Amino acid sequence: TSGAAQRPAVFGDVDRAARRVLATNWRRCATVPAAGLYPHQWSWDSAFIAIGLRHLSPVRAQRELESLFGAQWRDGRVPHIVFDPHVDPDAYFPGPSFWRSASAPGAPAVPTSGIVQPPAHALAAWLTYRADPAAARARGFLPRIYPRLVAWHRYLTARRDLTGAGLVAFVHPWESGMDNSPAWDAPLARITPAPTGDFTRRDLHHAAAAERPTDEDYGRYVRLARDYRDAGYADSLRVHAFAVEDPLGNALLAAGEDALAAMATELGRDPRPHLAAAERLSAALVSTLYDPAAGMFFPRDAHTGALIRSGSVGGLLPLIVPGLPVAAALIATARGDRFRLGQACPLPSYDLTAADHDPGRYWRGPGWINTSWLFWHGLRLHGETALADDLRRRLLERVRAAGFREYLDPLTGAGHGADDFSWTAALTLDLLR
Ligand code: 2M8
Repeated sequence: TSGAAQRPAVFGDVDRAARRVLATNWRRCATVPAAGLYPHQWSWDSAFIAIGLRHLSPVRAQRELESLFGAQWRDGRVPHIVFDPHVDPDAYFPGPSFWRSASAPGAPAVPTSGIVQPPAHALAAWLTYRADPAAARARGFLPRIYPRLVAWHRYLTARRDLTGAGLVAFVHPWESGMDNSPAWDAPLARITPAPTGDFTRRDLHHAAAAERPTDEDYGRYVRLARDYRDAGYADSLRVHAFAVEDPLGNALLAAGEDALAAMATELGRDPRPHLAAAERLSAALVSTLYDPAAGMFFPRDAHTGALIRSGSVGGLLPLIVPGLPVAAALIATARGDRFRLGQACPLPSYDLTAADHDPGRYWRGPGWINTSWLFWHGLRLHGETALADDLRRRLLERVRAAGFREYLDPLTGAGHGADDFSWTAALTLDLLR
C-alpha cells in the first residue's frame, strides 16, 4: 500500500537487509528459519516466509509452499519439519533417525518429522496468489496447491478432532509452535520426561540456555514424540497423553477455510463447503474456548475437558477469523495490562502481569513478529486501521533497532534467540508494503 517513495530512508535499509536475510537463508527450493539453529524447512515458518517472499519473488513464494506440500503424507498431514538430505543429520535434534518417517505408512520419500504445526498455509497461499495472479496462473499454482490444502485441512478435521467438539487438537507442544508456553505446563506435568541420557540437544550450541526450553521440557517433548512414533503416528486420545484444543491453531484453520473459499471461487468451484466449515469452526471456537470474563480465548485440555486459563498471546489471535463476534473484546484485552498493545512491542507471548512472565525465554514472555503480524492482520480485517497502523509503526521501529531477531523483550526491545531469523525478515517486508 504505502509505496517506497513515502518510506523513510532508514526503512529502505531495513528492506534491503530483510531481502539479504531471505536470500542467505534460501536453500535450493525452500528457506530455513535460521542458519545453525534451524537448518531444515519448518512448516508454519514457510507460510510466514511466503507472505514476505511474495513481494520479492512471487514464484519463489509459490515454490516455498510447494516444496513443503511436496512432503505431505498420504493421510494429508503436513510435517512440521522437512529434512534437507544435504545437511548433517545430527545438526538438529530430533533429526530423521528419531522420527523414522521412512518406516511410517504413507510418508513421502524425503525424511520428515511426524507431527504438524499450525495451519497458516491456506492464508499464505492465498496471499501469495494475490501478489501476482498472472504468474501464479502461468505456473498452475492454485490448481496444484488447492487440493493439497484441502487434504491438509481434512487430515486435521477428520483425524484431530479428538473430543468431538468440532475443534482440532495439537498432540505435542511443538505442534502449537509455542513450544514452552506456560499454557502447556499443567498438561505436561502429567508426562514423565525421558531421561536426559536418552538424547543430545543441539539447540544449545546456537542459543543461550536461559532463552530456550529446559532439559526437563525436552525430556517431555522426547517422550511424547517417541510414543507417537511408536504408535505408527496413529491419532487417538489413547495414544496422545498430551492433547490440547488451541485457539490459534483453530483460528488459523477457520481463516484458512475462508482463504480456500476464495481459491475455490477463483478455480470455478463451489466455495460454500469452505465457508460453512469456516463458520462451524468459528462457532466452535467461541462456544468452547472463549472466556467472556477474561475477554480472551484459552486452550482446552482434551483429556480433562477443562480450559487452561493461561494468558498466551494465542488467546488473542482468533482476531484473524473474519466476522468473529468477540473481536472488540479481544482488542480491549490486548490494550489492557496483560498485553499492553500500544506500548509493549511486539505483543508479549505471555501475560505481562503473570508472576512467571519471563521476557527473555522463548514462548514464556518475549514478543514474536509472527504473532504480532497476525494481530495486525486481524486489526485490519476488523476495520481497526489506526490501531493497526500504530502497531505496524512500532514493529518496524523495533526491528530497525534490534535487527531480525527470533524474539524480543516486549518492554525494552532487546533481541533474543537466533539472529537473521527468516520470518522476522519476511513479515517485516510485508509490513513495509
Ligand atoms: C521453534 O520450534 C522448534 C521445534 O519445532 C525448536 O525449538 O527446535 C518454535 O519457535 C516454532 O514455532 C518454530 O516454527 C521453529 C522454527 O522457527 O522453532
